Parts: sequence; C-alpha cells; structure tokens
Amino acid sequence: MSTRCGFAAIIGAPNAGKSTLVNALVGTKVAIVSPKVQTTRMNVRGVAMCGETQIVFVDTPGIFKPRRRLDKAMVAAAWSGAGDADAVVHLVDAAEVTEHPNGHAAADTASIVEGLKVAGRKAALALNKIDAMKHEELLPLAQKLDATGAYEQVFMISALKGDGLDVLAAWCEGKMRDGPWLYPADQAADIPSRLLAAEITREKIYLRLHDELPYASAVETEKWEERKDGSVKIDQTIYVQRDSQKPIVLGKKGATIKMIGELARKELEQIFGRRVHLFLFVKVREDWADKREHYRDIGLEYPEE
Ligand SMILES: Nc1nc2c(ncn2[C@@H]2O[C@H](COP(=O)(O)OP(=O)(O)OP(=O)(O)O)[C@@H](O)[C@H]2O)c(=O)[nH]1
Ligand SMILES: [Mg+2]
Repeated sequence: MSTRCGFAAIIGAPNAGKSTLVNALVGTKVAIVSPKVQTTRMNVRGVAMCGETQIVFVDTPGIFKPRRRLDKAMVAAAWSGAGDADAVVHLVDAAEVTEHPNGHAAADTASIVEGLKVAGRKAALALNKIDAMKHEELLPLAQKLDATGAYEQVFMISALKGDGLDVLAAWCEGKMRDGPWLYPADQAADIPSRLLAAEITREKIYLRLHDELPYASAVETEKWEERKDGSVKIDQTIYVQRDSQKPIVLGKKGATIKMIGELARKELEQIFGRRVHLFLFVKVREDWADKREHYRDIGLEYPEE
C-alpha cells in the first residue's frame, strides 16, 4: 500500500483549545496549554499516524487583532501555518462565543472567517468545548457560521474530553496527499529539546501566575549539560519586563519559583525519561519582546515595526 502524508493546521482565536486539540490528536503533549490567552507563540508540529497516512498537525498561535510586535509575529505565523497546510481546521470556543456573542472571541472568530474567505481556503469548522455548554445552543451557532460559506464541513468536539476527535481526524486524513512520510512513524514532535524545556517552564509560570503576571514573560534555556550518570542539568532564564514582576515570580523566600521549578522538572523528567536538574534564574529585560534574537530562537519572523 502506498503512504500518504501532509499538514493539517489548527487555527483559531486565542484560548479556543488549539494546543489541547493537537495534543489529543497526537496522543502526547507536544504543545503547552493554559487558561491564559496567547499561550502559544509559535507553530508547533505534532505527528499522528492513521494507518498508512501520516498527519502532521500544526498548532498555531491564536489569531486576534495584534498591536505589539510579538503579537504581530504570532498572528503572522498562524496564517502562514494555514497557508502551507493541506487541511485547515478552524477551532472555535463554542461555549465562550455563545455566552459572549459580542466578546473578543466572537470578534476574532468573525475576522478569521473573513481571512479564510480572502485566502479562498475552505476549512473545517470545529466547535470546541461542547462539554461546557448547553447543546441546544450549539446548532444555531453552527448554522450561523456555516452560512458564511467558509467551511466544507462542521464538527462538534470536546478536545478536553476527546469527543468527536476521530471524525475530525478522518476529515484531515482525507486531505493528505500521496507521498512518503515526513517523519519517522514513532516521532511525535519536532520541537528541539531546549525549546521544549523552555516551553514547559513557561507553561508552569502561566498556570501558577496567570492572574498576577501579565502576559509578557519569556523563558530561555541557557545551558544543557549532559552528565555522566545519564542525567541532564538545565539552566534557564525567565525574562520579565518590569522590576516589580521579579518578586512575583520569586515569591516569598523564593517559594513560587521553587514550585514552578519542581513542576517543570517533574514533567521534563517524564518527557525525556531521565533525571533532570533544573536551575531557574529571573532577569528583568524590559525590551525582550523587541529583541531580534528572541524571535529567531523560537522560530518567528521579526516584524520590522
Ligand atoms: N471545557 C473545556 N475546556 C477546554 C477544551 N479544550 C481546551 N480547553 C481549555 O481551554 C483553555 C485553553 O486551552 P489551550 O489549548 O491552551 O488553547 P489555545 O487555543 O491553544 O490557546 P492559545 O495558545 O493561547 O491561543 C485551557 O484551560 C484548556 O484546558 C474543551 O474541550 N472543553
Ligand atoms: Mg495554544
């Protein structure tokens, strides 16, 4: 039998559940998830096998009206992910959009519909978080969005509970092309270990501090040292933008950073299957979000203005 392969991009407003969906479809964690909007900053690929077909799912940053430099780079990355893909899935937080029809998520969803039309791309619409809403509200939303003409098919899913994912994956499978696989069948992700390690720490920061710490923090893996006993020593720097944010990350007597470090270390040990010694440092760098190197490190284009 001949092999098939291709890319399926998952796009949507911030917090729609894109990373949760990609992790669920891939069957292992390739992208970080948090209740905070704008968690994902770059396109992350996760590989799933359906028989002889390899689907490379692309998790993308949320699409919204960008103002700051980093926001612009994130939104540009998301659209380019969609442009390069064989299949596009537009994921919508159906619970949020029905509860707040005039809110941010609804507005961002409408602008994505326009973007799809302009690009002339027929996508699949996936209404997500159906576990968190009344089902009678689902149909009017599905009809309204479907009437835009931007979609080939509509799916109703819960990325969190795993409902409806098989049918959605089957639609994506149908869009793949004949050809050799892009990745070995046992490879789930292609994110470099140093970057993945930094992402895991950023996830713990977001989970622990999502109310206190505004969105602008970044994590960089500075050192990765293989030890003779098979363990690895990882040094990471957490960048914040204001002096006042440093004590928030450190916590009383360093309690917060210690907890973040422990959570991250435990998960890294699980992911890498080896002992990890994780050392975290906090630095204030007001302009990290304007530094070219930061964009290059995480694979984003640097917007000039
Ligand atoms: N109830 C419910 N919650 C969900 C579902 N899918 C995702 N979530 C939650 O929604 C929040 C956002 O999930 P993410 O996967 O980080 O969303 P995202 O679209 O990747 O967000 P950004 O990267 O910020 O654009 C998390 O708290 C998830 O647990 C779902 O099917 N049902
Ligand atoms: Mg995400």
